[in-house]
Amino acid sequence: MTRLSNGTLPHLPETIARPDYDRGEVTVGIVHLGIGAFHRAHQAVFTDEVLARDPSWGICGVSLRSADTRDALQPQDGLYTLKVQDGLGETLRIIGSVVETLVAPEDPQAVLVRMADPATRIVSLTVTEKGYCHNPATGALDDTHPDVLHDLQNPGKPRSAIGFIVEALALRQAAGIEAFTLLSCDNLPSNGDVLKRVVSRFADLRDPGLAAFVAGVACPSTMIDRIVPATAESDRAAIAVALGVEDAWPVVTEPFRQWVIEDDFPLGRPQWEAAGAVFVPEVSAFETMKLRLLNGSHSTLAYLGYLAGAETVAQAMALPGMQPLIEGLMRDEVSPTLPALAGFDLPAYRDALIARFNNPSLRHRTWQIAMDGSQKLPQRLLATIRDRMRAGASYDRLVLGVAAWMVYARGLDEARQAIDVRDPLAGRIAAMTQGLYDPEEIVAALLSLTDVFGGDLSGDAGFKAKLVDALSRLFSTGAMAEISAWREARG
Ligand code: CS2
Repeated sequence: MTRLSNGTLPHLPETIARPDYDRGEVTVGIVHLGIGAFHRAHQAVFTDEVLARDPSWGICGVSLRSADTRDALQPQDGLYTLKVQDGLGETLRIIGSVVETLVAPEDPQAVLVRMADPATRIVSLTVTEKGYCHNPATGALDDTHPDVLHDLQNPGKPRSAIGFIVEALALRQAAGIEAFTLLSCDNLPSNGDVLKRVVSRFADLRDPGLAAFVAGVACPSTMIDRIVPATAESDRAAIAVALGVEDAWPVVTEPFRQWVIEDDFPLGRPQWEAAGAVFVPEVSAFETMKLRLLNGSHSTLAYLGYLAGAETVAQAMALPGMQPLIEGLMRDEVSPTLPALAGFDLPAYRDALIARFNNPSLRHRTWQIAMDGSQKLPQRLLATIRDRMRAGASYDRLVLGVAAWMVYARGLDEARQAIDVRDPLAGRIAAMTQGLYDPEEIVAALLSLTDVFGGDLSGDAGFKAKLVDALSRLFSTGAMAEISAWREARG
């Protein structure tokens, strides 16, 4: 079948929206590290909508690991389909903002040349939590991380995003080119500050002569939001039928999208506000709200739902008791911990989240969200628990989410079948819990992970007792019974 490309674009059915600018005029202004589905359904779409105003903000998408995206997009001239769907219908649109794709392990030099080019004024990232090579509990660079050690020894051939950024900054400093703006788009609290911290520390370890230059780099924080499940084969097939040409790399998402950004771009930026992005002086209150309400609920849904046999988030939401559990978690346990946001309608935001989780047409797998729990738990559930403990308030639903993670991370489901656990700490967790069946011993073993729980929660007897209690119930009666216990709960 013919592929989607610049050549076939004019022949697509008229109902399918497409770039409203001349792609031939677009040049690279942004290098994006981590060109996965999320970036292509979020920042690349905002950029696509404003390229007609200034074509100098095209995106060079870099894969830090596999060649899949480049192999799929190159024959399509970087074009791909965005399918937006909810229970009411769907729309298709062709996105054209990605004009170059590079595979870092194949040619690190090409990536560095692009990053060091004066035309590159923004380097953005979606490399997931673990891509920051940091200690998730403290946010500091993990100096012992294998990628950090590798990149310090091989500066011209980095592996990690941090290694690429610092080497590119060194090249720019040497050539007398101003630093690009660094834009973290990952789900971390104050993501710009985290990025600045790890990049600065790495630069210090590498060459103290870089310190002043790196200190001057702008790292605005952002809150990004759109639910983007992994694309399924059935999506690809349906999209090919609708387009009349094959698209090997479409993305599927929901109608909702949100992007809140701190306006600190010394070398300029696209007019993303024209596509609905919101620029604010300080993003952290938005980020905390989103991480604790959306992502905290997501992780709870993922672990409990997976254990109860739900394959997708919508299926997990349909389990008897799950919706009241999640509503109560958001309303009674998370919301009281959130910083005030003047004029913001929190109950409406929570209702919208419930509707988004219930979106029947998104097949968002619980297994996908369950990935990398050790990197996600600190900002999604544990920070909230800390605040609740400080206030002397209850956190029964939050602790259930953490206990469900413990069952999941240990790697055995309720039928004693192995779970395919994807987590940088999976090996360590399996080793430390092997042969343990007593909830108290399992909790004690896992709480010793101070890079997840921090010294404070690791040693907190009250927290431990609650975890042991929740884990014992999950082991004895199972996740389904635990969830249905919240059926009648009202506050
Ligand atoms: C999800 C997020 O996979 C996950 O961990 O919680 O990717 C979530 O879908 C996005 O943050 C929504 O903006």
